[in-house]
Amino acid sequence: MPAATAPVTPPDAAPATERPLTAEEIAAFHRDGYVIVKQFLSREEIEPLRQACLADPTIGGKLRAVADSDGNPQEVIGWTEPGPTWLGRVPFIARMIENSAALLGAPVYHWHSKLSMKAPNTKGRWDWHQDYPYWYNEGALWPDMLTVTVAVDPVDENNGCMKLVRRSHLLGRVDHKAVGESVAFDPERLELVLQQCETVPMVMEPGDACFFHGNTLHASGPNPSNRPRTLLHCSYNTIVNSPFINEGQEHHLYKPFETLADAAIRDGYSAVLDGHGWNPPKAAGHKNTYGYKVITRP
Ligand SMILES: O=C(O)CCC(=O)C(=O)O
Repeated sequence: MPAATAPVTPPDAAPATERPLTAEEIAAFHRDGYVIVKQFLSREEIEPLRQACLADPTIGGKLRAVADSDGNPQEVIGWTEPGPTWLGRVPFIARMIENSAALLGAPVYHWHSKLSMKAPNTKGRWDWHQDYPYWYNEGALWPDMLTVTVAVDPVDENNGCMKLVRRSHLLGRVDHKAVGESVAFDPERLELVLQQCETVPMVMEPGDACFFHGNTLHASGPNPSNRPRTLLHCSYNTIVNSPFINEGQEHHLYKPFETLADAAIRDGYSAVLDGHGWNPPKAAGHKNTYGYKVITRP
């Protein structure tokens, strides 16, 4: 168990990150709609989360599933608030906050985070989508939003890694429609975009990260392998873009927060998963705010 001495800094002295993105990495994000940063978190830093997910792959039975377009369960669990756990800290470290601000060109705050888990031999997929169309419906006026996806397990094309479409952020927000059992990128336009743009598999080792824009088109396939596939997704919004819709969006509104030193995920946290504050899940059979059907794993 880590020591109880948290390297948490006071709000009037926001710490500088140990790993600022380079000018080349920032340029790649703007050009391609994403940038992959090897070992953004070190193997040692991500290992506690990897071990915790291996030891408790249903997250204490709290993991929920949403239906993909074929009705297969795709498992996920989310949170928003800071807390003393590893997961409650990681979205608030300077490495995440400062680099997201550098990419979006303005101060940012945490929108939400998720663990997206594909157990071995499971069929669940994430259909092709952009994130911003859902966030637009939640009252974010500008598309100045991004996600930092960190590989928890080794992820590749055999265990359902994400796929990104290079330069698709330049399309702007495209309508999302009912597709089978789910809601996804307009299928007619999808065909054309996939013909015209390059699809890039997001192959990553534990600790590697991909920063991608809210309008970058992405998806992921099933996991037919005998290995788990867990990704940590931390999403950010610019503070000036806090949603104009208040009702039902309380968890997405900007609230002042403390930026933590990068070392806050190395020591001083209470636990990795135990006692972590998750967002309350929707009951099975209901649709979540994105129009995804919440289902139970058979
Ligand atoms: O974890 C994945 O494969 C993708 C998740 C995703 O696209 C999302 O949560 O919006």
